[in-house]
Amino acid sequence: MMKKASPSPCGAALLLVLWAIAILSFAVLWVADLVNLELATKSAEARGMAARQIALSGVALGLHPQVTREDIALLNREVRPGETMRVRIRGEGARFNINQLLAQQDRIVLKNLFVLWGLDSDAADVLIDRLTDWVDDDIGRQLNGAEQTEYEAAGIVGAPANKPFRSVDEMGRVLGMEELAALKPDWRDAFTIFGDGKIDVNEAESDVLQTATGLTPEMTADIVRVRLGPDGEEATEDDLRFESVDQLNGWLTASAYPAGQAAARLSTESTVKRIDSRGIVGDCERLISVVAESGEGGQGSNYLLWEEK
Ligand SMILES: [Ca+2]
Ligand SMILES: [Ca+2]
Repeated sequence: MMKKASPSPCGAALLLVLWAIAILSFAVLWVADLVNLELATKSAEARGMAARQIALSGVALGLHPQVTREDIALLNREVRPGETMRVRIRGEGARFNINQLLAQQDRIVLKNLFVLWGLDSDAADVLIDRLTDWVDDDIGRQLNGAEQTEYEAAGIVGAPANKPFRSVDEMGRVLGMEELAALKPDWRDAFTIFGDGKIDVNEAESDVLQTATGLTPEMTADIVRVRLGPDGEEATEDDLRFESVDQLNGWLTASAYPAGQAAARLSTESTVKRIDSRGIVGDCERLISVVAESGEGGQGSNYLLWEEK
């Protein structure tokens, strides 16, 4: 009688060993992946920390009283291979102080700026009324403004603040600002809540300069061209600085504003400066923005704003 073949114990053991090896291999690969991921995360963290350190050094450099925006080689350089510092020093007078504009009811400047950015004239008037209502007490209600009733109707509680803006971001909470933001996403760059409220003709971008002076875009471009010097680049040795607002008189006689009004808004230096310091390590970038004013007698700096991104 033939005996029925039974599975060989050796074959079964071999199969088991092969399975064990396969499972083990998968496990090893899985652990290796996990370790790689952790290493990658850690080195991204380390890169971020190194980038922040570089940005911090840049802030210290930018605040140093003897360092100026023309020190390009010092402020923009490779610290170590693959590690870069980029520091930009600007006078805060490049921006409109929104609280001062509203307190002085300098509507013409705000209106021209909003219209220049693409808002129609009526919408600009409404937005200025709403900005005014945000900062004033509720007694002097604006014609097209928005006080608590209008904000509540829009489902917004706790608005308006009825006091001066505490940040430029807060302006974004005013009803209608979203319409302006759609036309001019970087509207924040034209505003500040710091400084003496004068526009620094050595610092302002052309849209701010144009609306502060009431000059044509061509004339404003002329002023910027003179400022940049023959190389046409900002913050280089050939830059020309206006030492007095009188040096702009030739242009200002053509201002669309009443005589003297434009000059009264201008200055040739900023009491407050803004430092944007970037540390870049590989694909990691950290930006620290600081607004500071010099302490008494040039001693130290008073920080007005410290933002990190
Ligand atoms: Ca109000
Ligand atoms: Ca230049």
